Amino acid sequence: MIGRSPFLVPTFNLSSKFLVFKVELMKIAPLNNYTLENLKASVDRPQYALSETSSAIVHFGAGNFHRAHQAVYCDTLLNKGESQWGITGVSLRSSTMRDNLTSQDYLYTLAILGDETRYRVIGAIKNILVGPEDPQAVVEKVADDKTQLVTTTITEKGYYLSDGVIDQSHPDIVNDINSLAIPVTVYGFIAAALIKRGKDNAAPLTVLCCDNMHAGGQRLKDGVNLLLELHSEETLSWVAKNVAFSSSMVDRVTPSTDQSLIDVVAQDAGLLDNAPVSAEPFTQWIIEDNFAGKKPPFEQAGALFVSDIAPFEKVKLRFLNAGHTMLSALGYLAGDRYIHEALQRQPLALFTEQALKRNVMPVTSVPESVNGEVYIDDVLQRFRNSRLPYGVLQVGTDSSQKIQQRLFPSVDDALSNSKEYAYLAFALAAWVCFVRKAVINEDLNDPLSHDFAQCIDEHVNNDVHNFLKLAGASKFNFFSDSEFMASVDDCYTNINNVGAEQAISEFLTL
Ligand code: CS2
Repeated sequence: MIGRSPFLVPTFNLSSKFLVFKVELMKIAPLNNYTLENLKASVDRPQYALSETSSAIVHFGAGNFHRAHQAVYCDTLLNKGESQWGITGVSLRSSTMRDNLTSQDYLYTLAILGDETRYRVIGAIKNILVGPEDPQAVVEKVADDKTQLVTTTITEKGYYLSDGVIDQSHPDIVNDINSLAIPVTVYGFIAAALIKRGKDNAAPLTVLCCDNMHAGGQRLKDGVNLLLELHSEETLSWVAKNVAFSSSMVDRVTPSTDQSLIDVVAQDAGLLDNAPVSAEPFTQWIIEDNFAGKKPPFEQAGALFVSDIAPFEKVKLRFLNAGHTMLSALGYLAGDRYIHEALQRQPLALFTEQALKRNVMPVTSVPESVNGEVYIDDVLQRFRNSRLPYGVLQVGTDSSQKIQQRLFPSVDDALSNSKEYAYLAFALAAWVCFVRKAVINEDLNDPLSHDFAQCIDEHVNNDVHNFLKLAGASKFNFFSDSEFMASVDDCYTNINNVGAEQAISEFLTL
């Protein structure tokens, strides 16, 4: 079959002083069902017949994180013969992932980059539907009696929260409030499908949040119920009996894919993959044991089911994600591109570690099985992985939504309990400086970018108040605590006067 067998053609660049071996990527055969057997022997691959698996899971948000995390757990189950736990992905906006993956039969390569490099081709995704192209296909797939589990990685902004509640004035939410004929939001798609499932009295279903969200399952439930109350009150009682809304804590650092990853994977794996994904070796998935439909045996793939998910969510958001957010702001201000580079600066590394250990840890209860100090040390060690460059601007994306979960609750707890908040005041000031600089440099990728740009003031000091308010701070106590806000202002002034790194050094010696 033409183009179905891999062939590498070495060429020699004679213009250079040395003969440079250059692999012509264009001549490497593409990855797909037929070429799979031609992968290099060192690459792990599906141990099951792709045609014999089905998808009892519908996943909203089939992006890189999902492909490096949940899809890998599913792939492991498929390897163990659990053939129904393949995935139908749903993209709520762009068709890019579907377009990249269709020609390769939804196969893709996971590059695990740690002390050593491992490659694994994942076959768990069976199909990707694009919501705006064919909304009914999405509704039907979720409504399908064979669908047992709906999962989400739609990022914070996919929940449309404003000051912690669903923003009913957002045009997407307004669309779904007006009619579910062509849903736009995750809530709309699930609600429309549940109406159908209820009418058909179909099998019970679990809706599981896999985002970095506190109580994500409850938020999904709130959004879906809001729409059901308006469009189909009679479905509510069926849902109460037959649908579980559950939360989970997900963890694996997964950068966005660039051309250099595509090139290196093609060379090392021997097949051209247009959409590989890289990740660190570490992976963790802790799932609230609250299922209505059939429960996939994810424990066989290394996940953990627990009855109380909240403490696990807290630890992840307040230590790992908060640490990321601090380093992203400080690293950006110091001129770094990647998180591991920010950590190479001694003051930044020390600041982040101390902020988490001195201000966050004392007000954050951790599950019995977790040692807070060890957890923080391990997280910072993972962030130091220079084999896996993770962009400060990737973490800075949507930071107005992230900071509400990652930092604000710890600040309130510190104010009311330990009274140790100096690091957190500095961290908020650094975030404000980050937003200002990124807006000015046109680097900010945030749903509120426009609003931040609008309220940038000649009076630099007004930014603290204005930016924090835009990010939802007014619903937290610290925002009206004049002593705390004065210390944020002081830190902000100093960062502006002497630069982030110097300001930290001064802060640390106080
Ligand atoms: C990061 C997370 O980009 C970000 O905001 O903090 O995506 C982080 O890498 C993951 O939560 C790790 O599990």
